[in-house]
Formats: sequence, C-alpha cells, structure tokens
Amino acid sequence: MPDPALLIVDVQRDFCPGGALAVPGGDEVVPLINALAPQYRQVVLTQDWHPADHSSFASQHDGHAVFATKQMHYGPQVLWPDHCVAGGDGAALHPALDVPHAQLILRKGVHRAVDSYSAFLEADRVTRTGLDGWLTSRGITEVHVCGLATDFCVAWTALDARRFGFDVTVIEDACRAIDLDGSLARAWDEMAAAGVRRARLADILPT
Ligand code: VGL
Ligand code: ZN
Repeated sequence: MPDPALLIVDVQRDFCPGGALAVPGGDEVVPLINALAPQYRQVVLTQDWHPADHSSFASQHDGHAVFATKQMHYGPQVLWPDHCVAGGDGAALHPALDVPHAQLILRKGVHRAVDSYSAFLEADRVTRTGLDGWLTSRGITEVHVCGLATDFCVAWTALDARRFGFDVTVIEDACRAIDLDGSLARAWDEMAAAGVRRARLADILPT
C-alpha cells in the first residue's frame, strides 16, 4: 500500500498577499491544504528561513534591482526582496494553516551564502537538508507536494524528490506561482520531463 507523505512548501505570511514576496493568490491554498492534509498520515511543513543578510536578497547587492538575476558561485540566482527572515513575522506559517498532525517543520535557506528553493538540496546542489534521510528512514517512497511557489520552491522540491528516487505528484490546484519571465511554464516542463505527476485536489479528496 503506498502511503505518500504530504510536503507542504512555504505557506508563510511573506508569500501571501500583504507579505514581502507575495505570490498572487498565495493565501487561497490555505483552506485547500487544510482539507487535503488529513488524507495523509505523514506531513512535512517547510519554511523558507533566511538570515537577515541573506545573499538572495537584492538589498545585499549594490546596484542590483529586485528580481534581477546575478551569477553566484553556485549558478544564477534571482535577487528577491528581503523575505522570510528567521524568527520574523513574515517567516511565520500562515496563521490559518491548520495541520496539527504535521510531524516535521523543515527550515531551509538558512545559510547566508547559498539559497535553497528545494527542501532536499541547497542551491550549491551538494548540501543536503536531511529531508531525504528523514523520509527514507520512515519507509516513505512517495511524496505529494503542494504550497508556494509552484515555479520555485515547489518545483525544485519536486525535482529533487525525483533525484532522490521518490515517486512524486504535485497537487497543482493546491499551489500558486510567482511566474517570473515564463518560469511557471518552464517549471512544469522540467517536472514533466523528470517524471513528476500532476494531480488535482479532487483526485485526492474523498467524494
Ligand atoms: C521562494 C523565492 C525565494 C519560494 C522562496 O518559496 O518559492 N521563492 N524564496
Ligand atoms: Zn527565499
């Protein structure tokens, strides 16, 4: 019997309307995820969790605009508005998110010099968060992914889950996207090529 874990990615104040890096309609996923999560025995929440001087922040790079791309030692990096500063209000999970049976809250992007969209591997593509081991040591072979943002942290998490050998499904209507210069279409193409499946809430929720 497959017993997929649900990965709820970055449903935080800063990614919702009024937040520092608001994803359009970001808060709309909250009631959907609240309905979805009880279908899963194992639930993981992730939080984007940056030091105040994180190198993904445009504010740390003189002469660089927000949403510009800069070449870093590990590859291209979009420069974001300051967001999800560790311990700050914007980094808090959305207050209406109601998933009390979640067993793990995983914080990522914690190292100043390297971003981490993925909940598995930082942007240097080497440093692990340990999530692969947490899942594997519990016998989990399949993950379902939802949350924010489809084209960044959800996509990178789904792609890395495939890299680590998990069966992966993204629940598309329980996600919302940033969509910067075609990033959403690119993300879906990459996920399809990697064998990430796409489902909708109605496929999962009991009728
Ligand atoms: C995210 C941009 C910067 C995300 C995190 O959660 O998708 N996007 N940091
Ligand atoms: Zn971030």
